[in-house]
Order: sequence, then structure tokens, then C-alpha cells
Amino acid sequence: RSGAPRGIHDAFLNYDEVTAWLKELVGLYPQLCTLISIGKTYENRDIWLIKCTGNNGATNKKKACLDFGIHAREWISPATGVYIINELVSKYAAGGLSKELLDTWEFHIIPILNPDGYAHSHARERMWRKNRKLVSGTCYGVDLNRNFGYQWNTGGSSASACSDTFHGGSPMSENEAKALQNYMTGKSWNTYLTFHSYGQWWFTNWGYTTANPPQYDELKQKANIGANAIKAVHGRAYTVGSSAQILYVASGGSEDWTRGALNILYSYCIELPPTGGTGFIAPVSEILKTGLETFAGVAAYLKALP
Ligand code: ING
Ligand code: ZN
Repeated sequence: RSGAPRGIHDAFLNYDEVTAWLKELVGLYPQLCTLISIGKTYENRDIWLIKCTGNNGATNKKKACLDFGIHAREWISPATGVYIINELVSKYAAGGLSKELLDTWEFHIIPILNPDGYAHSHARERMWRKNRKLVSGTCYGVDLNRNFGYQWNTGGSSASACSDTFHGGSPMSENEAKALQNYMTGKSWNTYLTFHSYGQWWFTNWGYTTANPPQYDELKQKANIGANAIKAVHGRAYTVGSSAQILYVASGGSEDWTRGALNILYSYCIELPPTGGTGFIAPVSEILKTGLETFAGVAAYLKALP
């Protein structure tokens, strides 16, 4: 493509466009944001993490880790990540909700956790899900949301390299999972949110078992605060509960690992709109609509956390 850069609300930006936008943003707001590469993919792309917090001088801020785009074809996820980053940073100076959030939280946001898959979905195969490691012969890709090292390979994942839910050769075998592990380990997190599409679910643990996680009622109560705040914007309802109970059993998910291995109580997987219909191929009009309501939901949820 040539010409002026596409605006963040006008199109599903590709990996290079998101990278350029992140670099521009940290150039504009160096007092609020820093851009870190937390690792390289198989195809040598950077996995970007933007850390944003208010320059209000407060110490001991709460820490939130948010990731988007672990699955390549779920384009509304990175678009929503970009929306949230932009909302927080560009509206900080105006005061209000963005200032309130950035002055009390450190946001560590990975807008595209699966850069190779996302680039491939844009350039070649729209419905690609996994990363792009050459696994065997003609089969590519590990499902990153089956590769994490807590209860890995205990159900709902595949040992076949050609499968869309291939869990990889060993837990945390993939650069993207390892990058998240290296970054998150040793810091104290108040919450972890991972964003997928589609379905309009706010999932608690667990994914690997239908058993209730410890403190399930508390987890559902906090999730409902977020879901209700989303619904208040455009009337779109989310269902709250454990992913294994609501959807299917699946092991090796990132939010099972953040709860089980890192002991982050408030670990959730959010499945963005729609509930059906266009599925992964959300229209461009969804960027603004989903961004707006998701920001409202995440903000209300964060404000309710201890
Ligand atoms: N859904 C998730 C998936 O990885 C999920 C559902 C959530 C599984 C939490 C396990 C744990 O299959 C999508 N859309 O990818
Ligand atoms: Zn997904």
C-alpha cells in the first residue's frame, strides 16, 4: 500500500502498521509509554509490549497485563488492544477516566502476541489461527493457546502438527509463550486479561477442567462488573463463567497458566463480539463499537479490583 497511514479506527491494521503506530505513539507520549520487544518470533518479528502509566509520581501502582491477538484470525482483538492503548494515552491529559486509570495502574499491553500468524492471516490465509513455525513436512503452526505450561496436554488439544489445536512438542515450546513467560515471571500482577474472538463471553478459569476454580464466586462477581459495563454501552450481553463449563475443555491456555503457575487470581479470557454471524470476519464498523464498549467494561472491572 502507499499513501497516508490508515487510521486506527478505519481499518484492521496489519502487523507493520501496528508497529509503526506504536512507535509513533511512544514518540508522542514518552512521559507515559515505553515500547519493549519481549521476544522474537520464528519469522523474526518483534513481539511488542507497550508499558503505559501516568506520570503522577505515585509508587506501588497496581499492574495489569493485557494481551491481544494470540490467535491470528481474531482481528477484532488487536484492533481492540490498539483502541484501549490509544484511549488511555491520548486522553490522559484531558483528565477523567483515562487519567484515573493511568494514575493508579501500570498497563503492560501486548497488542499482537502472535505476529507471524497475524501477518499470515492478513497476507495469505484469512482464517489462520496458530503461529507459523514449520512443525513437520508440510504442516505449520502451534496453537499458542494450547502451549502454555500448566496442565499442558491434559485435554482439548491435539498432538497432530496439522491440527488447528496442535499443542506443540512440549509445554512453552513456542517463542511467543516463552516471551510472555519471561516477561511476566517475577513481577507481581493484579490481573491478567487475554482477548480473543468471538462469542461475547467473559471467561474465568479453568479451561483444562470443568471443576470450579478456587474463589469462583468472587471471580464471577468481578467479571460481571465488567460484563454489565459493556452491556450498558450498546446493549450487547456477555455470558460469564468458566470456559470449560460454558464452551469446551481446552488445556494449555494462557489464562490457566497465569492462574495456575503465576497464581494471578484475576485471570480471564475475554471473547469479543460477535456471537455468531460474521464470526472472525468482523466488519470495520466493529472496531469503534467493540473498542468503545470493551474499554468501558475493562475500566469498570479494573476499578472494582482490590
Ligand atoms: N477460544 C478459546 C480457545 O483457545 C478458550 C477458548 C478459552 C480455551 C480459555 C481455553 C481456555 O479455543 C478461541 N476463540 O480461541
Ligand atoms: Zn482465540
